[in-house]
Amino acid sequence: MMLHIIFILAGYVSCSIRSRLCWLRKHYIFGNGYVEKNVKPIRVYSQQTKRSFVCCSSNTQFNHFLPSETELLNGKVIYSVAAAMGHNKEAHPECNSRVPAIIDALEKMKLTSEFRSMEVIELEKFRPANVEDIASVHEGAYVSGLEKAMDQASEQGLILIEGSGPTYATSTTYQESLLAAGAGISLVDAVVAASKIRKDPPVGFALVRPPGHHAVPTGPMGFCVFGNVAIAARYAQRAHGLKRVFIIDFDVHHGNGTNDAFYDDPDIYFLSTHQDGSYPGTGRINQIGRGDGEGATLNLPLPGGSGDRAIRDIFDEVIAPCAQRFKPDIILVSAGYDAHVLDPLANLQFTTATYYMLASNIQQLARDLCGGRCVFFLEGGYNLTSLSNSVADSFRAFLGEPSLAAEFDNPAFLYEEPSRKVKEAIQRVKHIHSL
Ligand SMILES: *[C@@H]1O[C@H](CO)[C@@H](O)[C@H](O)[C@H]1NC(C)=O
Ligand SMILES: CC(=O)N[C@H]1CO[C@H](CO)[C@@H](O)[C@@H]1O
Ligand SMILES: [Zn+2]
Repeated sequence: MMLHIIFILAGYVSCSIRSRLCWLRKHYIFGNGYVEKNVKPIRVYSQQTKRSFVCCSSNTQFNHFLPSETELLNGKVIYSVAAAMGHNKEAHPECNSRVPAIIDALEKMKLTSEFRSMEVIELEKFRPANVEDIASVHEGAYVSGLEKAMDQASEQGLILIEGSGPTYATSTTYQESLLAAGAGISLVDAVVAASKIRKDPPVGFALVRPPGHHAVPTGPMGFCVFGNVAIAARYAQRAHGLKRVFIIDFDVHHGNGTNDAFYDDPDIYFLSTHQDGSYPGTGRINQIGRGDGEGATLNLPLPGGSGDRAIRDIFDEVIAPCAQRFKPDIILVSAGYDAHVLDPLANLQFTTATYYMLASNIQQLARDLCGGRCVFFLEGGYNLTSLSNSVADSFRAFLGEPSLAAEFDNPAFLYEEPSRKVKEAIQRVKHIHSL
């Protein structure tokens, strides 16, 4: 029951992203709100904006924070922000400056709703994920043990659930993780609503943390608390009758949590490219699903050094044909930016231009196959500069504007790709999946 109270009191959030001050206040309120009784709607005004407020409501089922019809008709990209400012640990790469760095870059390049009032929409209000959302992916012990785990987390700075890896935590981690999952769910609502009135709806982008793709059904893992993408996939099925969900995970690490959540499900296709041998070591090429879900999981581990050339070929030869054959109702993307050549956590050689290509091609794929319904979710990406430039160039792709990658990518950082090994891997995966 305590859990329900937490979910309810987490309440609704609306907060202009331009205001750091507002973030801090939001953090403060959310960090403490759940212990208070009789929480009333709270309005917080920041110095920069009068639109910012935080309010709490006991009705967590209500989720009609849709953009206006004009916005739905004109938008090209719609984003939501859950920066998790209270979820932070000194010197940890998954730090609370990641989302602000992205917002700063978007603002500098005039790519936010403030500068592009019609084309770029910020979904400012959304509800946090609720128990039903979490329980659609995560299992009993994790969900019912949250209360205990949360107490421990505040004391020890770690979430420990038996059978899954520990993840660092602060007193605000749970509320902020619920917001991250909710930010994605609400984008699914918005994109679906837009797809009912036009053929080329805006692409959704959840600028959220903590990330989600390592969180396994039984618990948190590898910087991830809840499976944001997996929860949105189940929500798309449940709330919108979008039965067939195609998930593309181009984070440099294997999305083992998403993999596990849908391993025997034929209706949710999980396709992951990742660096061979990187954390957590799962995602072998022969892990293809199980039972009814056999063939609906595709894992393609890439040799270290693989880059732009490799992933372009993979898009054409593997990702597109796979999606075409699957016939999805919606495409969700675990968008990790840690395969960038400058990322400190891995050794692939993606560039800003690579991420522009992926954004543009996936948007087109969604238009061709599923009424344009497509939502990106931020996963990894730990070099703040390459992360934010790559997300900004993805926005440009969604807007149909030319890439600015040439300004950011320095060919001097690149070395020769292991093209023979990449070709072999592509041939092998095509053979295994009869592509
Ligand atoms: C991050 O990328 C920038 C250039 O985009 C580079 O100058 C810097 O060294 C990189 N930082 C790390 C930690 O790799
Ligand atoms: C696909 C795979 O190997 N998944 C693993 C992910 O991590 C959990 C927790 O360690 C394992 O139980 C899964 O088998
Ligand atoms: Zn990653």
